Amino acid sequence: MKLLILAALFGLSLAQFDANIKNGRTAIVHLFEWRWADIAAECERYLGPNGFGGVQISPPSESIIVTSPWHPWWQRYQPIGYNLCSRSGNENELRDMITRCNNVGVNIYVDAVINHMCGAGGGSGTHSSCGSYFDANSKDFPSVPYSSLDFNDGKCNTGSGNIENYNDINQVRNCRLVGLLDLALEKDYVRGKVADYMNKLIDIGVAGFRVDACKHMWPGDLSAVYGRLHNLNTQWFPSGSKPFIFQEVIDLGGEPITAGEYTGIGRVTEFKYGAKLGNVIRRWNGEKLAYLKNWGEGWGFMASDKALVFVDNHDNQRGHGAGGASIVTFWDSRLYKMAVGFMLAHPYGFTRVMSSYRWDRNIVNGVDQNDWQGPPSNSDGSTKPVPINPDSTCGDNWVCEHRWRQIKNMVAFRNVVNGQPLSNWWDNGSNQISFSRGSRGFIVFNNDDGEMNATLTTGMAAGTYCDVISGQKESGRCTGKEVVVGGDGRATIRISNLDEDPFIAIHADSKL
Ligand code: ZXY
Ligand code: CA
Repeated sequence: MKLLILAALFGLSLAQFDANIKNGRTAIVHLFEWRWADIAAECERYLGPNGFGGVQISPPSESIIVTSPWHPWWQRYQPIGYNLCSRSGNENELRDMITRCNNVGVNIYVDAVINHMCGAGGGSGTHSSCGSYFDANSKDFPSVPYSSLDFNDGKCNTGSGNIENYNDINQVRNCRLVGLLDLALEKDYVRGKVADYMNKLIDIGVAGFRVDACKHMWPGDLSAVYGRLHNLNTQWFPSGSKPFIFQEVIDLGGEPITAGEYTGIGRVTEFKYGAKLGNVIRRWNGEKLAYLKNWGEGWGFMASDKALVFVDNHDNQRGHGAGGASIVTFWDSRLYKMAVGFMLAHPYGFTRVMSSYRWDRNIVNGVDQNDWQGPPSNSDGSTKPVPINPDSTCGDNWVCEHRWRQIKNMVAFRNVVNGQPLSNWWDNGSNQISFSRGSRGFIVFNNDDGEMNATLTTGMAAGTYCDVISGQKESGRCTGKEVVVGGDGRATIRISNLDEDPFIAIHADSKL
């Protein structure tokens, strides 16, 4: 009996760390600023068939509409209520998307903005994404409803009412983040409204949440909110399934609030991952691929089963904060494919792939003048659909990194090697490395300037394999390089640094 209770407690406490992913899939993609109608189509035509486990969507909650600057991406991080309409679509479109994605085994994770409402300077009126009235001056949000009683101002001790010093934990959590009206999450009423919002989404069929700005909320308040959440909808998930929780805590070291304060209640974004990997791939500060031998906890990261990892996100791909200049993005596409390839091949963490849109990047003295720009849009500010070209790339400035052959094929690689240990690590002491994932997959990188020519242990069964980076297996043939593994499990690998992509990956399903 005691054992049963222990098992039940253990199961419950682990639940929110489980992404509830179906069919042995292992990666999710952030379709940043995509419309619900486009996500629904993408689940059916691309994500399901290519083994993506889920999608992180942009905040579906009603937000302020900002016109100066013109419809910036961050307006969606200024909620004015929890009605489900946004520039991605209305509630019916959201429901249709969640249903259609679930029906093809692709989970939906909602970006939940629950630390704050809009900025104190947000004015009053109906300039909101569903047209609901609000008054930021009097802290009146009747569509929830929240009133001035539901905000933290009384508990904030700074002169400005804003966070002024990140070394003061109380300020960081009880004052306004860049002027955003800070919700009093210790109040039962506020917790109830937030939980109602999240439960409505769970009942519609979402599988979990990316919780925004967790550094600015007390772990105890978050835990109380999570404790009120429903189990997932049994139309698509086993009964008793808990929502997956991954919390955004930007912890690069040097602040008193750490990611570790949150790992007991859900997964946490590991921001050190992309910042450090960027340094290695760029070969900055004398870093080299060989140093990745103990990648993961060995680099001071949180435990693998607590970590949500990514090469870049919607914020740090814009160059500011949260990792800074070392972050690699689609703008450095050759390095980016290597970084994402490494992430997806390596067992550490739960992986998220970024899918971006292009903006008019204009860096003056290290600062991007246009990092605020919203998604590709029409002259009225409405978001443009994502057009798919005949070659399966995306048009209209949607980057669709998740559709790049190298990245799409590495998502499949990760699924094929799921559960296999990292083995047969090899490096040349510099920027050439290789490793296996048990006997299911093998990957080699050459980020040195010279030619690579080495005979390496692959761990794979003898045979001829198709490299899924330079090409892929199509109706039994390989459109890229072929790798011959001998009876001793070894293969001779040649990679020129002039190759389009200086890495090679093979797996059990790419055998010819
Ligand atoms: N924004 C511009 C103008 C307004 C929005 C800016 O210069 N902000 C100040 C520096 C960034 O600080 C922000 C952080 O998180 C946010 C912010 C924000 C979360 C939100 C809404 C926001 O401004 O406006 O929901 C932030 C928090 C940290 C930290 C670093 C940054 O260590 O604990 C931005 C918006 C950034 O740059 C943003 C928005 C949403 C996010 C996010 C960043 O999820 O991670
Ligand atoms: Ca707060």
